[in-house]
Amino acid sequence: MAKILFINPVVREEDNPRHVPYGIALLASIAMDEGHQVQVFDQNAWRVDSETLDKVLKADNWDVIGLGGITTAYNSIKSIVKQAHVTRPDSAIVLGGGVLTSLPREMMEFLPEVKIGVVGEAFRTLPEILKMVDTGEKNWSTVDGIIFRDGDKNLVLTRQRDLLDNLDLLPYPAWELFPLEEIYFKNSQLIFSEEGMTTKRRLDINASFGCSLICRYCYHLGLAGDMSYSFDKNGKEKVVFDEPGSYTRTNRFHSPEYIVKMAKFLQEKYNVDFISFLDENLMTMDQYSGRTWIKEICRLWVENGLQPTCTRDKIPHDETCSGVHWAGTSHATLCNQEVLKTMRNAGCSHLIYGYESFSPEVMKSIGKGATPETNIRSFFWTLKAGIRPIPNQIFGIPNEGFKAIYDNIEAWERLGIMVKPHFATPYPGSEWFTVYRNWILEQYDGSLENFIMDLGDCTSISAVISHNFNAVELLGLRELMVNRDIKRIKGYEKIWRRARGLSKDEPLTVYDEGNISKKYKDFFVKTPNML
Ligand code: B12
Ligand code: SF4
Repeated sequence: MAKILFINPVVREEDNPRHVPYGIALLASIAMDEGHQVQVFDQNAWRVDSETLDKVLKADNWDVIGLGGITTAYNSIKSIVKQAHVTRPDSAIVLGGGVLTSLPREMMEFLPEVKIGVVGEAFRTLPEILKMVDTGEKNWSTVDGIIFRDGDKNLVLTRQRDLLDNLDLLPYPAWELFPLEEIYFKNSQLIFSEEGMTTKRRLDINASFGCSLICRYCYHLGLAGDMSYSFDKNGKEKVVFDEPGSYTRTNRFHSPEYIVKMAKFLQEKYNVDFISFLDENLMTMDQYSGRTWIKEICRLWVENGLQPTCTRDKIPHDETCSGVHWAGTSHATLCNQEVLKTMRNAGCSHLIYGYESFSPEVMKSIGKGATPETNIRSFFWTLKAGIRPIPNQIFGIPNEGFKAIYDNIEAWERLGIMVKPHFATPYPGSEWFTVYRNWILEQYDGSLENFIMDLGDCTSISAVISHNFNAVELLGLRELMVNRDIKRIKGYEKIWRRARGLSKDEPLTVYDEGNISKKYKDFFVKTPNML
């Protein structure tokens, strides 16, 4: 059987490692079930130097070295791939995950050391690769869902891999291969709620794939029916995601029985006191299920004794509480008071909301299906249910102008919340990336790789896609917004209008229905260094 070493690259270097990489843990489990010899090195958890990594690479004759992760793990992936190729030239390097899926051809070109790229879902693709390695077969074009180099070093994209129909066929992730006691349980805390902050043993579950909405900045990793294959102008097959006017989805979820059984298993085997649901959006999935899914999960959670004693007995949470608290993601328009109450009763402690903006014009443009009113309504409903709402905001959305800034500050005041918005970031795979690709490249002297290497948290600026503000303005305005310094923002608005020749009665955005207004285009042509 094949001998595979999975390496989990470093992600969010500035923070402690907090999440067992769910995809890799699942793939490791599947590979073991198929009889392969599996080892994991969690570089994100251990963060060792290159000499130590070399020892890991030399520890065995790996047939396959498998890596994967999100796009922001690219820097770490690149350095590990280069080192692995030098240290273990005979091992086949296989790369998968969101980083490869969003840009398969480009990634294979940036990383010539990678032998096979796995595009999209790998649950069936990786076992097929391992089987080929095991039997010594080389006809890679028979494996769906990969990209590889043929004898002439041309990249070949094989047929698109179908998504797994029944998620309940998946084994549980191989948590036992990761440093739970040494690293992950020590970093269990999540600062979003009291129960999240006091948890001592947290693990994550991904209960569904997909989301029916079409937020322009979102990327579903090719796991949500969001990916299709088409041809570029040279007749070469390429992978495409959400594009203006063209959206596809396949939503899938585990049965409530499977989810609660897994949660029970985590409680019994690892004594977890908290579970974070990684799902893109629990509430949109509930809506997709016809409003049955969350209710049934909650019912079974209680029936199986997972309900925390503090919610059961309606007393404040403290260290004597037993049971399993949990958290996930919600949606402003799709939540309702009944479901929130049911969730709280089963132990839900916080819900993350992508409120993005409190400006009606901005909300209309982003494809979220929410409005400032539903944002505010959901915030109070969630609080009323006893769950902490965690609002996320984005600043620098293409059509966002001064009016949106004032709308946001006013809403923060009304809600009594402190917010530091993320910067709008066009991650590969998102519609923003597809629409603004050329503009993004201009900002990185034409180098896509440099842009990718610059991507991290959206707490810092990378490519600007605002039609109204440049990077300096975005940084400064955000600072003034956070400090609620309306006077200075209004002062700057006058300067901004003067520079663009806009009278005080003209609209506060120069972006109109997807077109950069002529006035603004001329302005940018004259002042390209503003970017
Ligand atoms: C956990 C998580 C994180 C973790 C890191 C996870 C990790 N270890 O890599 C943390 C909290 C650090 C994180 C951060 C961010 N994240 Co995040 N995160 C997730 C989340 C919630 C779960 C990921 C997951 O486990 N999915 C389930 C598993 C099964 O899927 P998977 O890992 O992709 O694995 C499958 C395939 O991709 C593939 N695969 C994966 N690895 C490998 C390896 C090999 C060898 C092979 C063959 C295949 C393969 O096979 C698997 C099975 O099909 C997803 C949402 C989601 N539900 O997917 C968002 C998501 C991945 N994150 C996202 C974003 C935008 C971010 C942030 C930028 C957010 C922010 N505002 O800061 C930051 C980046 C921070 C930084 N500085 O780098 C986006 C997409 C990012 C992207 N372009 O790749 C997602 C999709 C959320 C969304 N819908 O917008 N994130
Ligand atoms: S609601 Fe969330 S998961 Fe769904 S498309 Fe929007 S950002 Fe993505």
